[in-house]
Amino acid sequence: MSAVRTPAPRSVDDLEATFRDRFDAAPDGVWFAPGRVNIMGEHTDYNGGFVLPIALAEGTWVAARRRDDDTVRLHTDSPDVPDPSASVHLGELHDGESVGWASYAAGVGWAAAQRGFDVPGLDIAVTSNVPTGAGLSSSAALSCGTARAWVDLAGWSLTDTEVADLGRDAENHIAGAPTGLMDQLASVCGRSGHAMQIDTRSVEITQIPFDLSAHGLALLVIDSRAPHALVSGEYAERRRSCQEAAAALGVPALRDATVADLDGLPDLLLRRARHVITDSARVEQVAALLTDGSDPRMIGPLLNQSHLSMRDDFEITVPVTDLIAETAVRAGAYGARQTGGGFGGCVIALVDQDAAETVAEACVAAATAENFNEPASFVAVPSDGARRIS
Ligand code: GAF
Repeated sequence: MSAVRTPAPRSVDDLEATFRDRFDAAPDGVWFAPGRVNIMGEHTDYNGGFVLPIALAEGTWVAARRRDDDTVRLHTDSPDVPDPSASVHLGELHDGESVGWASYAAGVGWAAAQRGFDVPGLDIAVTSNVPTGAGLSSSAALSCGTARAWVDLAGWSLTDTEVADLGRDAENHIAGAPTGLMDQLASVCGRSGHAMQIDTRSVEITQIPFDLSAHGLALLVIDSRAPHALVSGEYAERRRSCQEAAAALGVPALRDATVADLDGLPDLLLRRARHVITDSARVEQVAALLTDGSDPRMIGPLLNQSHLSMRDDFEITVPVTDLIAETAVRAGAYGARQTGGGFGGCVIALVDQDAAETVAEACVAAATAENFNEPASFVAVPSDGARRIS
């Protein structure tokens, strides 16, 4: 069996049938929001820096129906969720009080209410082909798919950035994950065949053509199947260290500092800040290579540098993602790095299309030889952002 397997899309018919089964009525519509992989710029988004994600073809499907009260009833077919059905009254949601997985969806209603909108209840059934906890933004796919549905059904007029912001607020305030805005922007604003260079300070998005197949290349996503969790303390700790480093340097955010400014910082803060500053600079370097007609293979060394920076300076890689990144390069990848929040999850590797299978197989062999979970690989295809599909 091939070591590279595209996750099967979910059936809209099946989702609608599930919805009718659960809620005794047809949904008003079905929406889809993608997960993402980030090509470069990790933990730079909450420091005002640059990021370079693509939206994936994989994501979350949300069937929804407007209600005439303030109740949100939810159902998921995810096997990873202990309690797949939930019911929440919007008026009972409070900042800092999670309601489990439902927070990512119902929290969007809370966020809309904070902005003064009159928020109707919803019945929601969801299904997804983004693995949870793999660093591919399954949570942003859920919050942004729900946000798109809510905005359409309630008739609010919001920009894409404002829709993404609803998703982020759900994650930050109700789910308790102190994320930046990258994942939600990628999920809402993705464009087929493009990577997004996002200046997270101005929230300016530059869509950059990203057609690796035209160069005989592929972006292989290798899921270590070592789960990560953004609500665990490590992500928040990194965020605090960055704030501390910025405060020690007397700048509003690390975006405003250069590596030359870091001398004299305590070692830990120096390394954390150095990662953020250099990874943000690498986004600009990759974006330049992609726009000036260079061979995209030249991105490879920058991917490797980013992985080392995350391993040694930011300390967010884990032994299995280090092993996968090294193995991918040894097996022929031009470069490889862990992607996403870290502490597990996925590695991306830039490979010749006809080497994808060899690289994926080498990663399976290396990981299983060390008694890690068997990695699962697929090829990332830059795709469109959140939208209504029926
Ligand atoms: C997670 C967060 F949700 C993002 O905001 C970003 O900080 C990322 O980790 C690291 O780059 O995906």
